[in-house]
Amino acid sequence: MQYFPNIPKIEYAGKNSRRELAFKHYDPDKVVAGKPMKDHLKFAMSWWHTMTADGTDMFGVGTMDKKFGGVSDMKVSKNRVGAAFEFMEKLGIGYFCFHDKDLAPEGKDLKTFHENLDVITPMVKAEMDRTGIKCLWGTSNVFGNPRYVHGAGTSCDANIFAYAAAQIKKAIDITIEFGGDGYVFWGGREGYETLLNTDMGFEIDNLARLLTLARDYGRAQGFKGCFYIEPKPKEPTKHQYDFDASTVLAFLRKYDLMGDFKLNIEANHATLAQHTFQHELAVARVNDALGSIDANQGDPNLGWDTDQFPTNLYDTTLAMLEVLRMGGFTTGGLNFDAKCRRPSMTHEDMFLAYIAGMDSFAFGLKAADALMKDGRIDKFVSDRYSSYKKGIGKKIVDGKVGLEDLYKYALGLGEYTVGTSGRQEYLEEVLNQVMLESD
Ligand code: XUL
Ligand code: CO
Repeated sequence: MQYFPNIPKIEYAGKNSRRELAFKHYDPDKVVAGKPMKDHLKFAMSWWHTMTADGTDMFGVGTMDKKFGGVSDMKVSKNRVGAAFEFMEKLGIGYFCFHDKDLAPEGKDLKTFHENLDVITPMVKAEMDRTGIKCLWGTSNVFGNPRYVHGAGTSCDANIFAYAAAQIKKAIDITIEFGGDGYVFWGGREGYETLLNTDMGFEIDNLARLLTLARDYGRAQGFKGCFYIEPKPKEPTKHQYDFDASTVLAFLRKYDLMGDFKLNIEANHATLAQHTFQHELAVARVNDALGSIDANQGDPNLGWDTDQFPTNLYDTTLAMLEVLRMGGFTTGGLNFDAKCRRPSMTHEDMFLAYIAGMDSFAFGLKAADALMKDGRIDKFVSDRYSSYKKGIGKKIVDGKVGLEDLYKYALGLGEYTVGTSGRQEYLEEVLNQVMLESD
């Protein structure tokens, strides 16, 4: 049974090609910066946006067919397995990411939900074995069901904490069964609307308790992958506890979780926090905590999480620069946490959207490699701090001077005000030049 009979296998056709269903930049086996593009980029399909989200928004019902011929809930879930693997095979995508709830219907209670999952997961596993497609990460949806109205780990109701723990246990079990490389915590409703009804300190302690329990359980079951937290500043709650990379790093350090957790940085979450995507990636990287990426983009004119396919080439270039600077992904990869716009409602649009996203990151990889080879930006940055390589600067770095020594030294400097230029405009021109020449 074919779910996308009119879509061929998507091939690389070269940058000047006008073929719609073809890659212009993503040439999977082409070696860039020492390894094939597909090994650098490690693209993943998001099960939720691709297989389940049908364009429903708060003003209207779905516009897209995500039932794939199924009528009952279970049949829909089964057909989605076939559709997902055909989709990934045709695009040459090597990984997928899932929430428990994406795979099977929740049914009337947790027991039914987990029975439904036990029917679907062997089907997914069989397709993984047939195709060689892997699981980048799993997660549980502990935010959608009305029981999570006050949060999951941060709920005021201990029974809800237990429900969340049970769902997470099962999702970890499935991730292990799939041989997944990662397990994500995105704090869906882990935040608050008003401090008038919230004990913030207690809620954050509880969140840490839940994550610690999950970590301990996963490790005891032999999970060797990485746990991730995915920062987001707001939406659905007014104030999310995992606001941004810096906030999450402080949390991980406070609760001694840095050994097992890294960050899953999402572009649109970065911009919601008024940061650039590159800023969030760099904060994670310089703290040795850049784990994986949710690849998408927001709309600068809209203040919410639009989860669009990433097509901004500056962003993909600077993101891949951070990935190359950290020496590439280990357990992580590029998960397209992105969905087609509601009017892009055909199955062909799904392929075109992934082609656009994959090509944009493939271009970004080539451009980032070219920037590193060009070397002007790296050299400028290195030279900018050259005063710390000798004399008083070296003494500061080596911890050889106290505040009084610096006091005496500074008095001896006399009048010293203007330093060297930051040359931002020149560097932006270099960036443009290298990007335009990189392919
Ligand atoms: C929500 C979001 C999620 C996580 C997984 O904004 O990004 O899809 O990636 O729960
Ligand atoms: Co995400």
